[in-house]
Amino acid sequence: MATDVKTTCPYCGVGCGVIASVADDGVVTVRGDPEHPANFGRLCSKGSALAETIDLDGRGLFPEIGGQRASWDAALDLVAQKFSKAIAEYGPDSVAFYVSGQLLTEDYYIANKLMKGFIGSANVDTNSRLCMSSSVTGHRRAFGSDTVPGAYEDLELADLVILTGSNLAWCHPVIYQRLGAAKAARPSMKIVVIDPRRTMTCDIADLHLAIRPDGDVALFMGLLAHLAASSAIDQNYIAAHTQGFAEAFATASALSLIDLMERTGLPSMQIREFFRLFETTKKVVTCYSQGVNQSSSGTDKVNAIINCHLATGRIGRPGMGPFSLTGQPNAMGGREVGGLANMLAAHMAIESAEDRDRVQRFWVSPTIASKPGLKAVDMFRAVADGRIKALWIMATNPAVSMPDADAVEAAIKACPFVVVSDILRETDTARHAHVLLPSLGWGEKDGTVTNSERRISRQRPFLPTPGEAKADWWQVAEVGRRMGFAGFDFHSPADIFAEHAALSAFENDGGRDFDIGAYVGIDRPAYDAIAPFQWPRSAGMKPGVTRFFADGGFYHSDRIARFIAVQAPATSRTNEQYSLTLNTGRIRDHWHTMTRTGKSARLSSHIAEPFAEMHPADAMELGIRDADLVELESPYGKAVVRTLVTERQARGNIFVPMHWNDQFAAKARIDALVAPVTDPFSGQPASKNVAIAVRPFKAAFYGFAISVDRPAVSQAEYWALAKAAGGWRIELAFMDAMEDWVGWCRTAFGIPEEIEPLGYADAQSGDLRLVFFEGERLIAALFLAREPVAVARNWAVDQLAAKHVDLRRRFAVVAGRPGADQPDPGATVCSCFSVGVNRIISAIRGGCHSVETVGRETKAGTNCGSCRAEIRGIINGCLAAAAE
Ligand SMILES: Nc1nc2c(c(=O)[nH]1)N[C@H]1C(S)=C(S)[C@@H](COP(=O)(O)OP(=O)(O)OC[C@H]3O[C@@H](n4cnc5c(=O)[nH]c(N)nc54)[C@H](O)[C@@H]3O)O[C@H]1N2
Ligand SMILES: Nc1nc2c(c(=O)[nH]1)N[C@H]1C(S)=C(S)[C@@H](COP(=O)(O)OP(=O)(O)OC[C@H]3O[C@@H](n4cnc5c(=O)[nH]c(N)nc54)[C@H](O)[C@@H]3O)O[C@H]1N2
Ligand code: SF4
Ligand SMILES: [Mo]
Repeated sequence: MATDVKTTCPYCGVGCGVIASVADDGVVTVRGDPEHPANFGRLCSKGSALAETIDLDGRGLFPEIGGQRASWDAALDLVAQKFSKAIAEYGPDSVAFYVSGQLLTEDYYIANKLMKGFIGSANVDTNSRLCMSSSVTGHRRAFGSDTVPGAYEDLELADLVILTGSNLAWCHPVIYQRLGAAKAARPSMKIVVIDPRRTMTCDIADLHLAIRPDGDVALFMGLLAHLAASSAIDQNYIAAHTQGFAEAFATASALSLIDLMERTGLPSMQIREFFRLFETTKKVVTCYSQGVNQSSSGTDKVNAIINCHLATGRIGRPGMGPFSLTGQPNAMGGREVGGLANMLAAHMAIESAEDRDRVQRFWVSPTIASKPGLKAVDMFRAVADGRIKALWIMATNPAVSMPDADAVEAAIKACPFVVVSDILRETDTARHAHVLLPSLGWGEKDGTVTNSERRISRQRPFLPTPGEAKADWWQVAEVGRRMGFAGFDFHSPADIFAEHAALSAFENDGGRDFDIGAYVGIDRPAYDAIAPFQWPRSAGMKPGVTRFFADGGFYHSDRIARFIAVQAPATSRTNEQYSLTLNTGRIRDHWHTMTRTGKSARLSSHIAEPFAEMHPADAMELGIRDADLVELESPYGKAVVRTLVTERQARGNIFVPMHWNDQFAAKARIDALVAPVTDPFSGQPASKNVAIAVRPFKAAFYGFAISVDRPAVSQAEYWALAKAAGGWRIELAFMDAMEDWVGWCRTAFGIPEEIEPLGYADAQSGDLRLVFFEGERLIAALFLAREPVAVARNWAVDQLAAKHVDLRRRFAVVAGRPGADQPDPGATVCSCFSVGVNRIISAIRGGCHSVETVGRETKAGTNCGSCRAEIRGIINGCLAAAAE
């Protein structure tokens, strides 16, 4: 009998319900929870592959001090002592916590409590600074509180859905599926995508506006001016519930259509079409994510959007409203507990003496931070210049994800005392820790998370604790106790949640949006049984769909919303030397710095290498062909990645994923190039508009290799590693020939001396093949050439798991080409069923001309559906090619 546990997916902010089944033999399978209101049973490719990422490979299993195993007592005492000492010598602002939207609410609550209420500094900031802080600031400016007004069902109820700066198909795939299904059922619904790139999300769009980077403020200013002159304006709502309309309108209407075209890079027809759609459609939802937030004008973008919804009164009603899509599973929970350096717990304001006093009385704490602390970029500057003496990093990997990442890594390395709590022993950040604390991961940890629509769900454990790993909340509470503070005597996350709920309701007469007073005094059994619910849920309130602001009731002291008179910013950062714009973001099947998705062969096979997407005309000008290696450079750093030439990319814009790091590639931490430029109001880095130069990276030799064991690649100027079924695959490039390639293979792949390679070397062409068999098993192979090598990669990877009994099959591996009896599947499109592009093409050639028929023939796209847009693209490409 398998045991089923209901929990929540630990990846994106959609917050899908997952049922984890543990069979008697311990094998775990996951499926979507049909009863969870976020996903109703659906999962995307990442959620579907969760069971492949929970092995203990690479996990930290016991505390370490200076790289040596230590007891919890020794490690925690040392942390408490070092923090106390720094505070005693240099004051409370000499220490800092850098935490994460991947902590559970209970972990987050304790970290914030310790820093703000007991240490007495507000130097607790989070990776949400890089993610949601422009939305937080925009919400607070407009609404007086950090409130997301709507619910997911609004996207289904709307007649117009605008997706700006959001690659929903890849980053919030289950919402994308819900939206796609709603549009299929009601084709009159219109979808507009605003993104410099033609992303997979455009697959369901009626209109794609390929906006110039950071053209959004101007576009929404233009929209406000247009609406004000139309019948869509809601004078009653404006008069009753807002102030500042006249000023916002005055600045907005100063932009002419020519200005708009110039700043947005859009043709007037498209601008007019977009304005007309918004004007004439009452039920409109504007969703936005990092193309809006991660900008030096991020907060203004948010307010420019909100202005349009306030002006039309289209907010907080079914099918209407601005909608910030949160990234991380608990970005929202972090905001609820005040995890940002400029917030206080339970949506209270650090600037307010009354709120500070209230929180301090509730906590019975010796002190309370009296001013905002350092925001992430400034925090690491303070680490670099020695102001921070002790730093605790929890559930985030800043050496990869912070802008100016090389400088951040150097700062961490130079900091006198660094504690890292992570689930892995070795990350680009953890390698510099003085004290490494092993944390419980997904499936082990226990608590709550809040998704983008304010829905609180439980993450429940279903796996045994690995080694001596401990929950993050426990680690912080123990350090708090050891620093001599009362108020950290918690026995379970239920105790913490009860306190968090009590604070939300404490002296809350409706003046604060965040109120979950219905859970005050909750006990362990009731906590364990919590069904997903949306806040607010004050004492006595029944669960149900909640929305804010349809009838005003904003959270400024006068209960009135504010229009913000935003100004259109300069958009380009390029100059003669750095003439291209770097845009960074995500791909479908990887999560952030790959510490978890990098473990899954299926997820790694969708895109196995870091890349730079560029427009064909830019590639031609630079003398770069598709699949060449390129070096990218900014004044801050360099990276080397593969080129993907595509017309989906706008001219002058280079897109590179944020995921690759030093564990998976030689030089692909893209944040090393990202300038530490931030939004002046939110402090959020501008990770999508960076001036760079691009040049070909010419190597003497290019290689592809496969190996059963994880290779230890050194002496290669370029390498990129990906997990494959039965082993690993590696792309390689070398500036010089090795004297002894066999020796290189032995070191890289750990091949014993007694195993001799099969293969050949052609001195004239430079081609080299070395294949190592141990009995019938292929254990490693290297394919090398003077040009990027033509090897059927996915077929080669499949050979790791195959038996190689006869010599003919062994020589097929040497040739790097499948025999006629073994078709090459090609690059993976559908990761759920491992269906490659070649199989899909052959199905199309066989007469399957729709996603459905391809699905019936190959199974591709029939599980999570994340690849359906790509399948449609392949069908269109094949049919177009056939028509030519
Ligand atoms: N597969 C996957 N899903 C994820 C994550 C992941 O790592 N992998 N991470 C999660 C997290 S934490 C987050 S924050 C979300 C992020 O989700 P998204 O914000 O949807 O993802 P990004 O790829 O960062 O950026 C979105 C789009 O903004 C566009 N963009 C760039 N500049 C501009 C601009 O000036 N204006 C406009 N309008 N658009 C612009 C980019 O081209 C990009 O397509 O995803 C979450 N989901
Ligand atoms: N250039 C560029 N940079 C970006 C972005 C971008 O679009 N472009 N996006 C930004 C955004 S939106 C985000 S959210 C950040 C994300 O960036 P990070 O937060 O740095 O990325 P993750 O890989 O999610 O890091 C999470 C870490 O926590 C560990 N971990 C996982 N579970 C647990 C747990 O339960 N407890 C503990 N203690 N550790 C755990 C993981 O192993 C991993 O090391 O990146 C930001 N950086
Ligand atoms: S959309 Fe995918 S990654 Fe996001 S919560 Fe759902 S299953 Fe997880
Ligand atoms: Mo994020």
